[in-house]
Amino acid sequence: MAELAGRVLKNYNGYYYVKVDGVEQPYTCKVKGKMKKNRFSLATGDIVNFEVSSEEKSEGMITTVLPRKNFLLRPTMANLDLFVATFACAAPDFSFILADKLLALAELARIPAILVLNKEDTAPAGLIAQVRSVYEPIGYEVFTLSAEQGTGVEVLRERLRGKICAFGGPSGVGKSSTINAIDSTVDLRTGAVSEKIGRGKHTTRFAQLLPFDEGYIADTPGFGNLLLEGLDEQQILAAFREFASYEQGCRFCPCTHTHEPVCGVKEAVAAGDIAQSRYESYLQMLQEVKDLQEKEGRK
Ligand SMILES: Nc1nc2c(ncn2[C@@H]2O[C@H](COP(=O)(O)OP(=O)(O)OP(=O)(O)O)[C@@H](O)[C@H]2O)c(=O)[nH]1
Ligand SMILES: [Mg+2]
Ligand SMILES: [Zn+2]
Repeated sequence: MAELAGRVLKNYNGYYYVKVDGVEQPYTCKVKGKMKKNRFSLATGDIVNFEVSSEEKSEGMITTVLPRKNFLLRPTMANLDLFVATFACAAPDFSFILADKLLALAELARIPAILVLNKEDTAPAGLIAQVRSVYEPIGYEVFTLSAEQGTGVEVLRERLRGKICAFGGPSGVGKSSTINAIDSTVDLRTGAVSEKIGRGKHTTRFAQLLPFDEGYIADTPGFGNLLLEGLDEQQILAAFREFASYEQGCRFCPCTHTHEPVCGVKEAVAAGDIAQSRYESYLQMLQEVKDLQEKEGRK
């Protein structure tokens, strides 16, 4: 039986769709019983070995998952070159805390991330400049566009070329719309945002990688809120990349940059060198992690 290697494009209806380089049609695969006996984890983006059970019907049985370059839990993806944290300028409104949470998860997974602001046609005055002023100085590229009107699409398309990238962000911000605008050969389903509450309706239901110019773009389901389950305070601190260079000013080591006197990070916030919104996100995330741990402890 021929054994091939390929990349998992999606997990849908109990089948893994596995793409082999140079073969147009993805193989629909199940997981071999032997692999099921041992606990296994299989995500969109994984590279797998599989036995071809029918060449005619493009079917196979997955035998092994190869070691991952990286792994992101939310959205669940393996082996990414770039994470595209996507938000809207309005409807739903931009949220600094959600942006910081999403960027933190990519940072902890060691996946380079960029920030995309869609719906620039509806941006409130000053918002784009404000977002840029928070994220660009700490090394996050910010791209703005309108998937609907076609502005900014070309620049983003160039940035994604040849990479394996995944779009992630709240429901309704226009992830699927943006991918449709970037690649005219795809036609992903998009859905209106609820007028009453300004939230998306979870139109995209599963993550899938779409071949794009030697690389792949992944569309993923939007989220409502992002829970920080399984993270500890140390990780939250490590996720704020700009804090490290001010820690030499902290009297205590380690310093949580909360209640401690003489703290380089707090001084940098007061001086405007660390964005107030980032520090507030840090405090909120720290509290969330503590609350979650307490809940766990009580169980
Ligand atoms: N004004 C405006 N509306 C847009 C733009 N891009 C997308 N939309 C609208 O935003 C809504 C949501 O778009 P989707 O692409 O379905 O959003 P999504 O992020 O994929 O949402 P989920 O799949 O639920 O996570 C749709 O009604 C789009 O028409 C834009 O640039 N400007
Ligand atoms: Mg979608
Ligand atoms: Zn400190």
